[in-house]
Amino acid sequence: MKKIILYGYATSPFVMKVGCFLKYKQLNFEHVPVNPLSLKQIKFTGQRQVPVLTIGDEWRKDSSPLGIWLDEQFPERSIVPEQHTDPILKIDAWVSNQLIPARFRAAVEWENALDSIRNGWILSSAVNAGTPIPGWVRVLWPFFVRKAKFIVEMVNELNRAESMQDMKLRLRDEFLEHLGNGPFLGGLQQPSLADLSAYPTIVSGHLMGMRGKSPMLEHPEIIAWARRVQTCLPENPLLVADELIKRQHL
Ligand SMILES: N[C@@H](CCC(=O)N[C@@H](CS)C(=O)NCC(=O)O)C(=O)O
Repeated sequence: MKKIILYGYATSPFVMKVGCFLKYKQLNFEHVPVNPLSLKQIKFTGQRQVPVLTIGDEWRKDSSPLGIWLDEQFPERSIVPEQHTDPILKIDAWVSNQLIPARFRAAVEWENALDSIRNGWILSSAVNAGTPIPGWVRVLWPFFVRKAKFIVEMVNELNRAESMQDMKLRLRDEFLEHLGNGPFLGGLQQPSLADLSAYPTIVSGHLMGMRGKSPMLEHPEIIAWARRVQTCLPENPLLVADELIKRQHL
């Protein structure tokens, strides 16, 4: 079988998505953490964005197309079954354009400064565990994240006039609409790329011991959905080492 390598920060929601695709499909792969200061591990691609996936000699980027590519190369345990492609990709686009930027918004617009700083340190420890970064960068990480160009640009695409709380409640309600009667997103009987995109975005902060209000994680139907997805993934569904998992599953 061709060797599969996933390059990227273990803390990036887009990288986590692809990690979950690979784990769900039960494919052996190597995760290569990327140093955010030098990007040396992805120099061979001539660009700056992660995730990057290589299958054999070929590399590609962009989490959603990577999921489709994986299904083409390894059709077993399909995550984009042909008869449901459109709704799956629509929900996945909602995850990429709404749910993930909303997580970044929480890192930019601090609702509780102490929690946000502490959360930033949890993230910098996870990055440091993969590719050592200087201590002062780790300490200032929560402040750097607020200014990172791609994060600011992504957050500015959201409607900042909507309060954080209203946004979270709206996203919870939209999620429930996408879930329909379940058991998986789009009302499907099996998890798809959409569930595997949403799952790490929704639960990774909880699993890593981060603080903050999440109306999603308080909703019984969403908790039940997360438990269903979890049963289809390994015990540690993330890309961080087991010792960085600080809380039980939901
Ligand atoms: N559309 C891309 C977005 C990926 C993305 O924004 N990655 C971030 C890390 S979370 C990144 O590498 N940003 C650095 C940059 O774009 O220069 C995907 O779905 O993979």
